[in-house]
Amino acid sequence: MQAFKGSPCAASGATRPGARRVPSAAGQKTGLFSRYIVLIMTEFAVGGPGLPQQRRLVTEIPGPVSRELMARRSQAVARGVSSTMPVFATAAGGGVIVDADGNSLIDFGSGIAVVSVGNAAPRVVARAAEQAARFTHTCFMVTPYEGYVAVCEELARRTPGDHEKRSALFNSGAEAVENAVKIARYATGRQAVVAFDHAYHGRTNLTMALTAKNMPYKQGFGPFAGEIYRVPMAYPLRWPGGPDACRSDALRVVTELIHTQAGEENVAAVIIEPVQGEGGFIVPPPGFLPGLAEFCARHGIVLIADEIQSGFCRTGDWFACDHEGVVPDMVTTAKGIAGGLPLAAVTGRAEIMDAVHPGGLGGTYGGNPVACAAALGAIETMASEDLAGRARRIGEIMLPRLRKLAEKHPEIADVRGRGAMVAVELTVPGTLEPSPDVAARVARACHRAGLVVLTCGTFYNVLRFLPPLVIGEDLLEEGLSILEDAFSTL
Ligand code: PLZ
Repeated sequence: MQAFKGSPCAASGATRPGARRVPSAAGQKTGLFSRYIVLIMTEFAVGGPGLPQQRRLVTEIPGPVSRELMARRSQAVARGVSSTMPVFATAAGGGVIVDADGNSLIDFGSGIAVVSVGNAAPRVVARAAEQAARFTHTCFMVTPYEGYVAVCEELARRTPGDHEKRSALFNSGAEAVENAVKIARYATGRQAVVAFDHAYHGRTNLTMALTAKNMPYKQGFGPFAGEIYRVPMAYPLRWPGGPDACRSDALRVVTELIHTQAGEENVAAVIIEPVQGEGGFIVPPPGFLPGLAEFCARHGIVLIADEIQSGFCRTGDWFACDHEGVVPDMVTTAKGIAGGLPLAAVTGRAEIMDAVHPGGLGGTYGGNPVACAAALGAIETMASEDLAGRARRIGEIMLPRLRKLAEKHPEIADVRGRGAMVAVELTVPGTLEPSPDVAARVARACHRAGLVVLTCGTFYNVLRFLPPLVIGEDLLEEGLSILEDAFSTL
């Protein structure tokens, strides 16, 4: 186990300006206690950016301790919950994850696009620890607290559009999507919801219905929620007729299908990931999202941008919609919002959000105070360290190297992405036939070499790269070299 002292994490916790002190005796105790927490963090912190930023393999992957834990896991954890790598984490920070055997792995996954600010990020840890020492829960629906309001204010400030907005906070991305649909139905008095091919919106009943892919998300879990209409995604590589046809035809095809199969006047919402995540990091051609937004506005349809994976600086702007100036009526966020603590949000036009009667929205834990404190720390980090700029820089480093790799390996049919949301799609050379086996082999080789990479895609044939936005450039380059080696041993 690594131990380090005087971490920036502890330092920022100790000196954070504006740390509130409640003037009562009980409050003073809380202040003392939070200072005590900071002291503990100074002495025992094992993660965060102070971790040595290097890949280091001291055992095979997985090592003996992880193998033992895997055996325990199989006797205690349900089989349906799977893990990409059979290694158990003990610490993480910056661009590395340290496992139970002492291996230090390069992280190109960020826990599925969550720790964009880095794991155990100093401001996240300090704010969450301070809040945890004050109170861990009152339930916002019973006695509210400022952190929740402050997160909603930040969401209003950061999400696309300068119209008046309201937010509601939840615990997971799926819950946010469920609520966005609830609110859109209520506000419009309509029932139909339009979702796209290759979409991923969650694992609850309604969000499974919105999700396109059967295995592993839906198989055997039906019946699903009704009134969902599916339309093709503007997927340049796989559009019949190719990328140029996609650019010119996709919007027409989608809007025609909505007209003929659902009827615009019945549609409460169109939900779309502006860059699709689990479905394969699919970036629609320019003009598609603005055209869709215009269509929705014309017909009184609520456009929901699911920015759960693409949001919070991941694509090189605060939100993926920002690249084309698209202003959705509602945005769902989660993942990157709180540096790893569970928090999600629906942010939307005030008149839509406020349509719902008091008491119509909520949940015991939604907007938990510790998660809100973490979110304020994460958002402050993104703003003050210009993580959107970091994401663009990551893309500038990754995309050219991946394009070069594609020249050498005809299995790579497409290199795509935005900012630090980047992927390669693998096919049988010269065809569109997916090569999931190649993706799995490359991923396994990377894992063995100490690089955490994830796969995705409707056909399991996409390797995706989502490094923490604070990753050092040396580690980023080293990770890319490991990937290149993995391809060369195919
Ligand atoms: N919308 C766009 O990416 C979560 C799923 C991992 P939750 N994606 C990771 C898995 O296999 O379960 C996601 C997303 C988009 C919604 C969600 C759902 O977010 O926080 O996992 O519920």
